[in-house]
Amino acid sequence: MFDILTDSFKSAINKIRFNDDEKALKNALETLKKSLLKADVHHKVVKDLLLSVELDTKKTGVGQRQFLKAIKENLTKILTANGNQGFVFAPKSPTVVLMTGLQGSGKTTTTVKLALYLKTRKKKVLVAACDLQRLAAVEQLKQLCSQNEIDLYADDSEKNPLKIAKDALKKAQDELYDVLLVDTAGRLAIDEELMGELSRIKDVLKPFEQFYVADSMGGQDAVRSALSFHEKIGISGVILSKYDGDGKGGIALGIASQVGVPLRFIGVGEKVHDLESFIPERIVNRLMGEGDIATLVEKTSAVIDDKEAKHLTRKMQKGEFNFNDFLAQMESVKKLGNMKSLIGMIPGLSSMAGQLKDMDLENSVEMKRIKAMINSMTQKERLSPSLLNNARKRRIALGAGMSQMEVNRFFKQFENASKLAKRFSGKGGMANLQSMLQGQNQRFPR
Ligand SMILES: Nc1nc2c(ncn2[C@@H]2O[C@H](COP(=O)(O)OP(=O)(O)O)[C@@H](O)[C@H]2O)c(=O)[nH]1
Ligand SMILES: [Mg+2]
Repeated sequence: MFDILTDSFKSAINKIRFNDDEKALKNALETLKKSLLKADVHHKVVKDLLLSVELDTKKTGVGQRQFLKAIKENLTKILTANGNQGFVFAPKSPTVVLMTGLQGSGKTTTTVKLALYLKTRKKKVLVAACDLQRLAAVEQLKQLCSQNEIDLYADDSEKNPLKIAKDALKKAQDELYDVLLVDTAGRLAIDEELMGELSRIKDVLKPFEQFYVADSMGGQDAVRSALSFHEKIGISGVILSKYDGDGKGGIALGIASQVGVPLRFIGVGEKVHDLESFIPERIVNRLMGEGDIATLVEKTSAVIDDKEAKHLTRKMQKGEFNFNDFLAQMESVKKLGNMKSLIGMIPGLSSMAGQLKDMDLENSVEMKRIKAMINSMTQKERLSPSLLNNARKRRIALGAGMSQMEVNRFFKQFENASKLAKRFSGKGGMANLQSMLQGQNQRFPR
């Protein structure tokens, strides 16, 4: 996403790299205009944006830095609509959120992502299955919820989504849930009957928020749909799904400026952990091709807490990283989901993200084997890897059902990993990581 824009920002900025007169500025603005329009940004938004950028740049004197600053500030302004940011809780529990959008926009997936996001933050969340339009819809939600241990209210014998909404609300109130997320059927705003149903569900639930899930790949059409949803039933927040796809990027700007409703979250992948808070400054930074440390920090800290992270860093520095830590780290990385998207957020590494293959740690055979080996060790061995002599390795191989050669290979990898960990945790760690990723002779232990 946003690649087109990022490239054109770069080329626009390059236009005033060597010339800092007004003609250069005009050139740069023209480049920017073309690509914004190509990226499906509404022409009126483009016009306003460019005018502000031009004025701001002139005020401070034409130059690359000034131009960049003006673009950033004005983009941020556009992306910041008035209203709640992130997830906001109602004064009185449960916080009821109605999830709406077109069919296939990502409502169901996003509902589960949001439920998990809240669950990770220790909230008691109930999901209600109110999409009775498609046969498979309830089944999809059931599977996703059970895989992620999320409470679901569904009723296979009930045909009326209104009744399900009511019953789910009652359950959420009776059982003191913090949040009730209501998945609904996808519909077009022109479908009066379905919009009527949605309105009635809204009347029954009196939701604290109505989220509209918009497909990032949808372009101006998606902006128009969001607008008519907003006019007909009112929406209080937008979640952009499929932000990882190759949509053209105009939609974030379009929704914020044309619909005037704040963007809350973005979906960045198919997996349930692929959800990020929408923070305008961050998106602008990413849009302009800069790394995004803040997102990385937020994402990793949801998985490994700060105290734990500090503790591990100290251990690594002292070379005391053991098999239990190793196992825990692998589990954490698994929880982080797509590695590539995270690497893209580290300044300096973002350009390399494309070269790194997606690492599917979740389903890797290797991961399962490593677990089997560590499980065959005694606690003492796990804590002191240096104890492992040949006799012990033989016993572990037998226990894990592997050859001794395989076990030896793993130990070699572990040794390398802890050496690397020691290097990265010290001064210049990032530079070391970078040189390793560029080098062909060293590889991350898989
Ligand atoms: N790549 C990607 N795919 C997504 C994302 N969100 C949803 N999807 C996919 O979009 C498709 C439709 O999603 P679904 O939740 O069933 O849409 P619904 O009809 O609105 O409930 C599914 O294949 C999802 O896996 C996302 O953020 N990134
Ligand atoms: Mg659905």
